[in-house]
Amino acid sequence: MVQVAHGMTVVVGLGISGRAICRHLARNNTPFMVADTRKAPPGLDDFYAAHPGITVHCGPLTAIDFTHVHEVVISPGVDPRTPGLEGLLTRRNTATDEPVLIGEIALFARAVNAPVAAITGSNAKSTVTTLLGEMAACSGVYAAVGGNLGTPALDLLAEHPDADLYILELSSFQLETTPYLGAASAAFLNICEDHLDRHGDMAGYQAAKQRIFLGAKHAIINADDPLTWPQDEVASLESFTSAPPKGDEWGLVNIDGHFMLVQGSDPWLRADALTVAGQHNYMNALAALAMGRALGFSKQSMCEALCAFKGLAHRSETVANINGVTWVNDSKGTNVGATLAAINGISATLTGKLILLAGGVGKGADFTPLAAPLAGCARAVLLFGEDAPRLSAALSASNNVRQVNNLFQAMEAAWQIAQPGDCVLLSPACASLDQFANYQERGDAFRGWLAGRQVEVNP
Ligand code: UMA
Ligand code: ADP
Repeated sequence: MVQVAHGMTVVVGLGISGRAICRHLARNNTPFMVADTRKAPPGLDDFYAAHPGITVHCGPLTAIDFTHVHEVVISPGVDPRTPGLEGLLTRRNTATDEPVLIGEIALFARAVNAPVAAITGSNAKSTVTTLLGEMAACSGVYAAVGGNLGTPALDLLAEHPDADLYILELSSFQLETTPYLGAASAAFLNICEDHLDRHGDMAGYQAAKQRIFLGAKHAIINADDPLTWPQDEVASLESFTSAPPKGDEWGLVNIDGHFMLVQGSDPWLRADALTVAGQHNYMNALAALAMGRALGFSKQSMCEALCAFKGLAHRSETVANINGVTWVNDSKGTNVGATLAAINGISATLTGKLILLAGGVGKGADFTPLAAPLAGCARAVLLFGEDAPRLSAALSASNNVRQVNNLFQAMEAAWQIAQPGDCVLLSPACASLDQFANYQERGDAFRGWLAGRQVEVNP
């Protein structure tokens, strides 16, 4: 048994977040040791070089006696219900009454001295976080942007100690271990089935995400998605909707055939002035505008940033137009909600049909919500990866479905059947980890296959 010394902090996980936690503790002279459930976590030698003398336990956490531990700071990819941690789940620090088991964002919330804007949701976190960062830059506000996206939150504090604002994308994994956040503005954008293999059910997943509102001064929610609404009172609450707004809501109105982004009766921007398309992106723009205004950004700067924003790679990104067929990379479409948004956005503009490439690790989600929208617009659905059989079972009654072995076979089949006016859409509704290192590698493989066909691929 490994005994944790009296008053020692234990960091669980040696990934990106775990290393940021270790750097933070080292900067603050907090005594700590590290545990990783893997026998040989990647980058162990680099870790020892950066933190000489720090103890690292590799292997099951059941081999650790946590009796005398001060705090356990767990990485987001590690389930707090991992064997060995059960005794810590309800334990509280007797001096501070804070939970003993916490995550990186709990340390961040304790240390930060500037306002925090926090963004969560099943989809659009990265897009809204990036957009808000660009709005801040246009408004002349020094904002540090990161969290689940890009630089880990604790590294932001070290790299940008003088930031006026910290803008954080936060996942349910990070929020689950955050006892208090105190955001100046917190947004819960949307929710659909995702990460059920970790959270057990939708109630568990939603409860984790709702923690974004703990201590929030201002909240942005999705009026169309009641599961995003806070369960406890928040000082100031605003909402956005895809419909014409009620009262002071942020919403969309159709004026002479053009969508306008509005707040209450105030027009802000014509939707066709945005570079990104699709109703889901208009919703993202509304959420970012609402947050930006609450944070004091100027209207003109926010609208400039919105118009200049070209969207992020791997999110409904048009990669090539070949013989009248458009090839779209939405590899970040890792759940049903994202794939539905892509199908709805693209099918509204198509002269031909959609060919959907999907599959991978479904994380326990129900795929049946895809069946009807696809039946209305799809020429074929080509499935690959671990959950191809489950997808096929959900879709084949109403769609032309074929299972293949991998993404390249799906692309080859799509190449053969596509007609001018069609769109071949990679939006897998699944994580990539059965066949790729991550969603970026999957999207790059899609782009690479097209480049290999010697067609002109958009930069
Ligand atoms: N692992 C173990 N044992 C350990 C530690 C980790 O098996 O003791 C495994 C995990 O199960 C996981 C992998 O190692 O499969 C990485 O886990 P981690 O917690 O060490 O991850 P980090 O490298 O620290 O990256 C995390 C986020 N990853 C996860 O939440 C899985 C990154 O988000 C985030 O950018 C980073 O912290 C910095 O904040 C990525 C992600 O996929 C992009 N997030 C999920 C999502 O967006 O859906 C939540
Ligand atoms: P996240 O960081 O939450 O995963 P991203 O901005 O990376 O969010 O987008 C993830 C996926 O969700 C992409 O496929 C993107 O096209 C899609 N998406 C973007 N905005 C929305 C939205 N408002 N509703 C549903 N899906 C969306």
